[in-house]
Amino acid sequence: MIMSKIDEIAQAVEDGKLKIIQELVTSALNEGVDALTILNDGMGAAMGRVGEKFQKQEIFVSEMLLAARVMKQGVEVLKPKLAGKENVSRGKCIIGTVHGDLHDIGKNLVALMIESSGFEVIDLGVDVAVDKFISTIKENPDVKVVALSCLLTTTMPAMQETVAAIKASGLAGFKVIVGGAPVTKAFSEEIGADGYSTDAGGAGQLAKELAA
Ligand code: B1M
Repeated sequence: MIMSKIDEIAQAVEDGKLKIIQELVTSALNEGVDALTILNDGMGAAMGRVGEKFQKQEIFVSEMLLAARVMKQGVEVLKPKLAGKENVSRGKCIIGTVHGDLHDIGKNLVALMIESSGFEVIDLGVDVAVDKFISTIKENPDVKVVALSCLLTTTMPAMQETVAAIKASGLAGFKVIVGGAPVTKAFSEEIGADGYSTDAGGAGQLAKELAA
């Protein structure tokens, strides 16, 4: 059976083929395959299957980590195609994955899309303590958007705690947006976030709308 480029890319992510992923992605782009298709139907779909295999205990955390490294390498090649830079200055966005949570591929894509919407992004990384968000907001009083990501149901309370602490701090002049696989619109409303998006492209759009 002849594999399509997308299948090859997905297979490379699933199999942890770090050395060949950038070549495969470059070759797919050269053949005219759309960057978003490579991201979502290729690498993103593969990550979904990796997660399922982990859940069924068919693979270990180490293999899940390797797949993540492969996807990150692939995303590096896609970045210039995914993000055209809007030639405007919309202010600052502080972004991070909430405390207890180490997942950052989705958060990094959200940061990329928000940056390409015209924001200066301050990326605090993963496992970000509530105090770190608060102190960074204080250091950047001109911040327009604070973006929180979480990937685990067990870190949803950390997201709730972070939003509550930001709101209780009395700091103002910005909007708080949330997202990540287990996060729903209903949850975002329940915890008092100002906005929610299911994906990175939507988050870029949302940040623009809220900061306008
Ligand atoms: Co983890 N992991 N993981 N993992 N991992 C999941 C999330 C899981 C669903 C796998 C599974 O069991 N099916 C499961 C969570 C179950 C649950 O809570 N319901 C899980 C688990 C259990 C764990 C550990 C607990 C495993 C263990 O140690 N026993 C552990 C936790 C560590 C911790 O965080 N404390 C763990 C660890 C890891 C690795 C470190 C090995 C690695 C992460 C490496 C890294 O990120 N640098 C990893 C990976 C790779 C995954 C899966 C396979 C892939 C995640 C990913 O990158 N997806 C994942 C399974 C899955 O997602 N199906 C899984 C691709 C990415 C593009 O999508 O991050 O969803 P995503 O981002 C999307 C949207 O969610 C959204 O936009 C993005 C793209 O458009 N989005 C936002 C994200 N943030 C947003 C913010 C926004 C808006 C949209 O606004 C601000």
